[in-house]
Amino acid sequence: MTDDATRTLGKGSIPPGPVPEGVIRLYSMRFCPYAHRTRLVLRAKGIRHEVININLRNKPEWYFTKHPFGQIPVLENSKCQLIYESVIACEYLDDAYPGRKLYPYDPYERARQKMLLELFYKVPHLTKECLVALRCGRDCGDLKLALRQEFCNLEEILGYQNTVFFGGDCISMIDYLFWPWFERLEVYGIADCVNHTPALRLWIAAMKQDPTVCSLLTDKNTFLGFLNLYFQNNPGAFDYGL
Ligand code: GSH
Repeated sequence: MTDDATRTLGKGSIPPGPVPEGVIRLYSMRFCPYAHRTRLVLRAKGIRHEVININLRNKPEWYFTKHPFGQIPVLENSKCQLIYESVIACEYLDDAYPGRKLYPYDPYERARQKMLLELFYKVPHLTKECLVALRCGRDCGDLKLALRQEFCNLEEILGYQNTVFFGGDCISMIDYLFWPWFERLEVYGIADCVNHTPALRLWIAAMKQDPTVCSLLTDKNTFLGFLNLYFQNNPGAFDYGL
């Protein structure tokens, strides 16, 4: 296991060496929701890993050899194989490592989780748009309305299934794939978007009891400090609080 809270590497940094045998490397950034997905899966499965945080406003030149557009998250294993796109990276970890399986074995249940993920696709974009609008002093009423609608759809699914989690009565992959955006509702200033979705609020409460989720919760003041600097285009944002 590792300390995820390390300072970022930026332009001019020395490229990291090969990944040691028995370890997987994650290129990450402490406040990124997509990387958060991957960190949740690494933790939930107890996979030995190291984290290299990337300064996304001042990307190292070498980082483009890891991802064609310089995005995070990226996994790198000791065979120099690179895996990017958060959902693909999470599935890779679940398949490649032993221990608790986060996706169900049952093909239908697995397909169902992937269908739920498709239904979720508007949420990351809408939450980010709300955040940007609020931070820029723009009206975000319509965006919040659209986000509430997405949450109502998720509420209906939980109600129809009559389960605490999206995959059933135990936490599973789909919950970890959704979680990062819900953890951010409060710091983004849009927590009221779940006011009318009680089952979703119960799900949030249940998620906050999960040891993996708890171990990766970000302190709210640190998150707000990051956002303040990020919206000032300050490249120091990514190291806020370290
Ligand atoms: N679809 C990608 C995934 O699921 O991994 C999205 C990843 C993504 O947008 N990451 C952001 C990023 O790398 C950070 S939160 N931004 C830097 C950039 O796009 O240049």
